[in-house]
Amino acid sequence: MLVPAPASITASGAAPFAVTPRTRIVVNDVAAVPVGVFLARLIAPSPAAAISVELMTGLTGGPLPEDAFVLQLQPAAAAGASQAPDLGSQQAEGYTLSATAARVVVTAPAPAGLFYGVQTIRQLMPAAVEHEWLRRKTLTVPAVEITDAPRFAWRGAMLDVSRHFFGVEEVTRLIDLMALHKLNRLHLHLADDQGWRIQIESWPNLTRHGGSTEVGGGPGGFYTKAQYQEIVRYAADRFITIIPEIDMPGHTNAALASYPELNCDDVARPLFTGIEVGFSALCVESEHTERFIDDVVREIAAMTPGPYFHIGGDEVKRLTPAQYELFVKRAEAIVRAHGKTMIGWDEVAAVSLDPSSVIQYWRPGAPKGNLGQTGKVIFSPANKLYLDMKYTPATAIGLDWAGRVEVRDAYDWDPAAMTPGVGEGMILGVEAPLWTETVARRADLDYLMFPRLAGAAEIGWTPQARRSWEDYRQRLAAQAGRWTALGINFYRSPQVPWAP
Ligand code: TNX
Repeated sequence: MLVPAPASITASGAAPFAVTPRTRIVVNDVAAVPVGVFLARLIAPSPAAAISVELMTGLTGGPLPEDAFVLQLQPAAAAGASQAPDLGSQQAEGYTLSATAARVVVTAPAPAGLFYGVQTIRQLMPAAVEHEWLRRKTLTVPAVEITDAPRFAWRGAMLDVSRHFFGVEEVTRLIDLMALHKLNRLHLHLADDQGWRIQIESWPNLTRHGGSTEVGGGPGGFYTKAQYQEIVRYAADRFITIIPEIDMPGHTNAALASYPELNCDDVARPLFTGIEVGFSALCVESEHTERFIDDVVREIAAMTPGPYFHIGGDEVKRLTPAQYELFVKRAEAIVRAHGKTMIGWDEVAAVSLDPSSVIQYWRPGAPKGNLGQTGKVIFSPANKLYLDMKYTPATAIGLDWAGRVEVRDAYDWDPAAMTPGVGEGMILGVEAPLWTETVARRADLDYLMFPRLAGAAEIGWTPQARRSWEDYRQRLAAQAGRWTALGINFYRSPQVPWAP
């Protein structure tokens, strides 16, 4: 059972494909080898019994091998693709999959599509595939025909590593779980009042002092440049783009505590370990601030291959509208000068932006300025997609300022029908943020993310017409064994008919 559901699937009822010691993995192009290796690692009975990936360049058109997984790149093979060489990103992520007793064939126009085809194979196999000890059981793939491509280009999660710090191991684990659900954007909230989490060589006190604590007074932490780059690479290998965010001009207490000159009165602020918001602001008119923003954006942009830089821009209560506008315009110009596309939380919609900039919608019902002005909106409405909202009054972890968000609330809505004037064509996609004021441990992170992150993934991937709550809750229930094998501490919502 697949989550997210594919655009189209038919099961033939014929005999399944079975993995045996004779099973081969064959690709038709060097560019497909890494995806083949991913599949090989997934199904190998043990690291020592690795399956090799064979490159057969003459594959297309000829007879396909038996007892094989075949991953083939075909330029115009996108699900429903035109012959246009310049595929849109959604089509480049599409694939077709054909499974019979003889072979499983994935065909895609680009490696990303092959990768998503492999994630589909993974979910078609029994949950045992997720666990090295259980893999000795026979792995099978049911006989199916699938044609698939995502609805939206942007299918994201956000992790707030400022309120509580999560190290490289936690982040790479999240990346693995995102890949399983065909998510392709990981937004890291790298700086806020409580902590600065990314090494900046030209302003070393940001991490030395500003990274030294977190909510509740714990030890905090930060990523060195090498660690950040390790995360970027790990994500890229799974077709996930990292979006760095430095939240400014508010949510900046950690920076204001580290450098007195960032404050208008030239006095460093004390470190902050509470959870109130809105009290901090950079001294926007000062030259120090401009140099600070330029240095920070430059250093982070230089180690971020993805095209985006998120400047925050939310919940600024200490500046006049004119000061806020001055900040946004400057920050936008700096981001563009360093070759990146600016993203801001929806408060930035009050300012007239460059047409390249992206607005992240989070406040349902709040005054939004011109949300659709650039035609590029990421949907993260707090009452649907905020993973830090409690499920019910009885669930212990989380906040509830945007309401309680049960699994059905998080799933059963359509981004294109939510905001008048912001229709399908203006929506880049969806992103589910996990703010971590109340989240300090992996178990709590898992509990708030699952199952709701899977719902966000399906909203982002599956055509609206193919989605229904009744069908979804059955497919969700079927994930329990897989998620358990992966060690995910998911919330057993009473809305989902989990197998006993
Ligand atoms: C609002 S969302 C915030 C965050 C908090 C979050 C808690 C946004 C752009 N700002 O600073 O962590 O609510 O749910």
